[in-house]
Amino acid sequence: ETLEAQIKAFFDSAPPLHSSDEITQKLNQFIRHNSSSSGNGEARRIVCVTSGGTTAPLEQRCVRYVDNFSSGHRGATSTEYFLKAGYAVIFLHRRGSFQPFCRSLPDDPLLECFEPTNDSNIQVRKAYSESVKRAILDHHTAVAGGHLLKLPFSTIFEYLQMLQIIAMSMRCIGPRAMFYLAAAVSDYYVPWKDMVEHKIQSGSHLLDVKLVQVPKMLSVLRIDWAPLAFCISFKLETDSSILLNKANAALEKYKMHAVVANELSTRKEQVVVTTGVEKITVRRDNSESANDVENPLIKLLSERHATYIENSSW
Ligand code: PAZ
Repeated sequence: ETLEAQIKAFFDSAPPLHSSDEITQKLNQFIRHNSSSSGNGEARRIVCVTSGGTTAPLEQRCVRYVDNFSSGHRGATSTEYFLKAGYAVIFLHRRGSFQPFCRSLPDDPLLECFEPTNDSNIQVRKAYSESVKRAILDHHTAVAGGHLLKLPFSTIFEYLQMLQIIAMSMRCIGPRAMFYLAAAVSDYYVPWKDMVEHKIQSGSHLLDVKLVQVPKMLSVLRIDWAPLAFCISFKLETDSSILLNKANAALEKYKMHAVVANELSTRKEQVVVTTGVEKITVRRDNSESANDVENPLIKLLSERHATYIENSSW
């Protein structure tokens, strides 16, 4: 079976997105807003940051699913640094995963950061007042300026359909578009038409479900959906001895402009960016505890993207 046939089978079998018209409309408005040089200076570069793991449901009325590990920390943090670098960000994220500007808050921010006052009002606890203020102000600036669009997904079906809509909408900005694909995407799924409708009953020793390979959508994104965009994908491994080879293989196979290689246990400390000719190790600056590896990483990618735009004849 050809890749084209696999892709057609995937999209044909996928349950249609509930709100694809609304998503398209939001995207078009967002892209238009960030492409006009009137009012807010120059047209911005626009990056689509994908974040979190996709689920592969085992039942149509889904109770159980196969998941991919990703907390969404990389995507949320990168979004903050992209905004700081002057990008507009489409944040395509797993529902419930880490959100930009909330990383420094406790797990239950509403319950832990606030306290009742004597006159039964609510105030921010002193220990959190700076971080709450920063989070709200930075988030407000991004949203009020129209520079941050958040789109949630849960399943691999939603994710790939949304990624396609985003890529198609971004075609009109040519090389000013970037894809930063940090989401952990399922390699296997149960085609919708082969999936049972109701909750699978227990009782048998063996759970017999057939998972088929998700078609490799990266090359389609790169070649067909968004041929002029600057494309960065991620490679995660737990075995560091195969990591760089895998990253280089992905770079070639999918014709990415760069692949960011990371190992699970050290992913917040260092990553390696491969571009084919170069292999650049990017480390978190330990001198400040509040620093993130995404700080130097986004700086590097933003510079490379600027050069890419300059050199393009678009
Ligand atoms: O989301 P997180 O911060 O917990 O982890 C980030 C990551 C390891 C999922 C990401 O950096 C990555 O490598 N994404 C691609 C995963 C993959 O190879 O499918």
